Amino acid sequence: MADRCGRHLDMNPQPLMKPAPRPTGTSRTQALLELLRSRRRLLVLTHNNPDPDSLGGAVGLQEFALKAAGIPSRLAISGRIQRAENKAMVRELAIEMDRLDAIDLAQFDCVALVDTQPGFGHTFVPPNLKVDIVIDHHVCADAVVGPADVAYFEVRNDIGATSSIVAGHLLEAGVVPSVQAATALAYGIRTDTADLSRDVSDLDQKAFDYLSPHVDRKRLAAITNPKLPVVYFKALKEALSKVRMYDGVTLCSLGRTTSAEMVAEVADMLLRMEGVRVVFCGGLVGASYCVSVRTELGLDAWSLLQTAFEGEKGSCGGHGSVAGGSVQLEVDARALRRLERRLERNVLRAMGVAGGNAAMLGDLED
Ligand SMILES: [Mn+2]
Repeated sequence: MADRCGRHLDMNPQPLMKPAPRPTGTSRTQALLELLRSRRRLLVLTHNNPDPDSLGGAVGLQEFALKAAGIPSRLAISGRIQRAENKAMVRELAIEMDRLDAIDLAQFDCVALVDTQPGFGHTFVPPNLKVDIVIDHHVCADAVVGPADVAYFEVRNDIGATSSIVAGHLLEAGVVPSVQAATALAYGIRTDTADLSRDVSDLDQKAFDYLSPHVDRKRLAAITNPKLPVVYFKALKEALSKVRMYDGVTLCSLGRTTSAEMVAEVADMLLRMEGVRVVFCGGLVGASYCVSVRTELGLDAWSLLQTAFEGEKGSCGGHGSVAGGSVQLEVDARALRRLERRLERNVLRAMGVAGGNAAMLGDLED
């Protein structure tokens, strides 16, 4: 299981690895290309329950491997795709993937991890499987490999989406993206950067502009606004009744909920409320208490989450104003309430907000 989090308490953490002399986009693409050309078959892995940026990055890397390096690949996952938008993305773009436990690992001589890194709590890498490529933009104290450990290591915390990094390689290599890859990559960039409004770098913008002419807008619209199951609205109703607000800091613990995606979605939604600077949202899924943190620009979500997880058996990662993590919990109601109280206290202290009585949604004036 993952290590405990919470070793760096400053609000502006340093990157965990000292960057080597800065490679240019071209030399990075060249290095990735040379590595792939020396292999025969690529396996692409990502989070257990992939989100749009990880799916976009994975599909984009598969396209890069095939069109630029001439090698075939498969994408494999170990969890489930749960959020309605993500399911629609897989369906609309016909993204093919295998169950990780159903494939023969010996068929692959190259393994890539996209939008995550070995050691992260939400990522399963089979023991003894050698990872050759890591492409990601998260910071996480649980990272167990660095540039010296894998053949191609590209972790760039200043980029808003992994999909942008991958699209940058397609661009550098002169690959014209397929509609499928362009739409997946563009949707990945849109979700991780909140439509290019948060944590956006020049590369995110450049990648998005490059992909745009190749995006299937009809399919993109179908992905963005899928029909939602009734259970979604029930969970939402429950969540809204549990919102606790302190002077711009909003907390919401959903109790037992449907999925980590639901927690993330409620967090995204609550950040849109006027006057809210920080959202800290949690929910119990199986034996994991999943947390999503969203902050307005200029606040570091990951540092806040690390501080909140101080002393917990948890794992967390993030980039800019977005972070997520989980704490393993003995499932009983008292343990859950105690954890909720500890996290709330830590968050309020980190934000310099006095505790006392939280305002509930019903208490507020319009
Ligand atoms: Mn991402």
